[in-house]
Amino acid sequence: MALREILHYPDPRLRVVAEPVTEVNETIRTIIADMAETMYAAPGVGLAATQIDVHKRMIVIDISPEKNDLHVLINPVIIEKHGEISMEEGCLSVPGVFDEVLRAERVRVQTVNEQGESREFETDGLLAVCIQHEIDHLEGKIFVDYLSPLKQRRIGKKMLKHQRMAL
Ligand code: K1U
Ligand code: ZN
Repeated sequence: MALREILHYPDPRLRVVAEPVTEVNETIRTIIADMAETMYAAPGVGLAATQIDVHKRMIVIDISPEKNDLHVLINPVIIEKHGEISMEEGCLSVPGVFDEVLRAERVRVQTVNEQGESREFETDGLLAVCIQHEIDHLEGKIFVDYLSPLKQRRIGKKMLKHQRMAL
């Protein structure tokens, strides 16, 4: 397993639309293991392959306080959405920025697991929000896109300042 570098907003590679995974093999399982290690180390509760510059439709999520309930979603698709929930979101690609985003409260998801098996499940609350946030990454969308143009400009400036300080 290996820690991967997480891309930071406004890196244009975060805007690439990910391709479907055609075969779940050892290469895919190695990338997923690296994603989980990178998410836990960050620390975060989710990570999309896009964030480590791998443009395949894969996400990992673990919202458990004990960090022992890893969800691996390959080619995830939301097939039903119900209700609305506004939650404060963060993003490992936009460090230090947190803001409210309105999303579906409950989702039904069709996905493939690490063994290559198709699965379908329904979930709500934080897990539903995380799934929507991570699937957005696979579409090249970042949570700041939901914020006002003024907030987006402020965040852009803040991120560029951080980048300059890191050089
Ligand atoms: O996609 C990402 O960048 C991961 C992101 C997921 C997420 C968090 C909150 C709402 C929606 C999606 C994060 O993990 S941000 C960091 C975070 O939430 C966290 C960090 C440490 C402990 C607990 C939470
Ligand atoms: Zn994110």
